[in-house]
Amino acid sequence: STPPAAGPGRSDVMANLFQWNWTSVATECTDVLGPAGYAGVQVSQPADSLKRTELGNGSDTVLHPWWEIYQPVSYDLAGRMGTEAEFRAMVKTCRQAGVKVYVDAVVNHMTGQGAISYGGRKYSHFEYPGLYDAADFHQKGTDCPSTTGGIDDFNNLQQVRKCELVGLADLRTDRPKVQNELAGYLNKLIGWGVSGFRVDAAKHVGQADMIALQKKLRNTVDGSRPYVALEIFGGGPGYLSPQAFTSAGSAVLGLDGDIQLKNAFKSYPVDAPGSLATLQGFGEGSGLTPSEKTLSFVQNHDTERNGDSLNYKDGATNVLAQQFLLAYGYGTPQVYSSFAWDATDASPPSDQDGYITDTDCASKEWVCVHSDPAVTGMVSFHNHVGKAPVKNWWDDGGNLIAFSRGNAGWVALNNDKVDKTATFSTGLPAGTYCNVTTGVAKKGKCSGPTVTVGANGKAKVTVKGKSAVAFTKADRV
Ligand code: LAG
Ligand code: CA
Repeated sequence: STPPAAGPGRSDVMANLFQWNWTSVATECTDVLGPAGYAGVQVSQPADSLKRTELGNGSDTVLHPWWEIYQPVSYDLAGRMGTEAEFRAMVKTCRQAGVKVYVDAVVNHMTGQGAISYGGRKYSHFEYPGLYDAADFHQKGTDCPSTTGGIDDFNNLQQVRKCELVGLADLRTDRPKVQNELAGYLNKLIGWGVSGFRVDAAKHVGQADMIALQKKLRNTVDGSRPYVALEIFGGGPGYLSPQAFTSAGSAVLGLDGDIQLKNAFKSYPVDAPGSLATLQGFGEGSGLTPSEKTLSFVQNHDTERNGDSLNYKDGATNVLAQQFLLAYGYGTPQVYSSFAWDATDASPPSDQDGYITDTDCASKEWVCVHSDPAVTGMVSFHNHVGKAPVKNWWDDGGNLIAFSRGNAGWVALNNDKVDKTATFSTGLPAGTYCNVTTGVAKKGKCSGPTVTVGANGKAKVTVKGKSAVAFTKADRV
């Protein structure tokens, strides 16, 4: 099939619509993601998974926690988010809207609990009929050196690769049969138009098996190699570090970057304001993986719960951080939107059988950061400035910063609660510009406030508390 034409200025911004069902993703591609200039969407683990039938012990109060999907049972497209037909229709619709689809792929393990899947398959630990049996899994004693069979030491190379991650049956990913099953699954998705993957628990697969698996992948329908972003939590020594995996995939997830962003925007353990001035040189200069090798984000489904990152409960501070990431241009930026939660195990909004119901951005049950006009304005900014370097950096030593992207665009971000006024060098030619965080420039008119840049490239700007002002050359009115 012919690849869809890229939208105007579309580059690399991705939305991560965690646990949105397929029909909701499709609608969002057409109505929001395509028109806003998103180039891609990451969708959740789509393969058939554990369906719990009873509560565990003690503190376990949620029958269908979000994490059921991380326990695959087969590679049927029969999970909580919808059917194979709905998935395929979603990929088609998104591609028609100019939005490529990236899939969260679990290749390290199979389910560790339960007996029946959403797709209706019956199984037991190490026996997944028609797919895998005990010979396909690492075993305690012979392969895994820990006494429990689990990963007790996350700094031990053998344990990390060959023991069970939280009790999940650990695939022998070096076995040709296992690699062929995995490649068959991923190639099926690529054949339907999927453009790449976020590989879950890639640290626990290891570099060699990740590379071998990718060699078995076909080209995408656009004729390119699939984009493969590896999930490698930071903190591991040497060979277990994200840096040690940058050549084992297209990119690694920006899991250290989201910690730095949290610390800049909101200091911990106290809820202090941090300081944005610390972000000068954020990226490779602050110890992170190279920009072109990083899928960067303010949070994902793990870090929004484990305290590593900001999350939607941070409100305006969270939105401001998304704006910074899009403005600054480190990594392939991804904007995360999912459901609201109280308990960390909470289920996404679902019917009584656990199938996730349609997303409603207007309800309190969902949090749609990606469609906030303050964010979509910065998607447009990001697409227009391209790879232009950060220039004209300015900060007040605290929580007001500003910079340009070459002479293509300029932004100021204020993480203070009170409004701040200063005179900035924008790097842009004299003129009147539409602030894209509060308005849109159309036919020479701005739907919101404008900023005037003088003949010397300077502009006196008031940046409201917890907000940003931004414009590009294309936003001149
Ligand atoms: C990941 N990346 O490496 C995912 O991003 C992360 O969300 C996954 O954990 C993990 N690796 C496995 O894919 C999530 C939850 C865990 C949950 C697991 C499997 O954070 O809490 O474990 O998914 O569903 C659950 C229970 C455990 C139990 C395990 C196996 O919480 O107590 O041992 O299931 O039955
Ligand atoms: Ca493993």
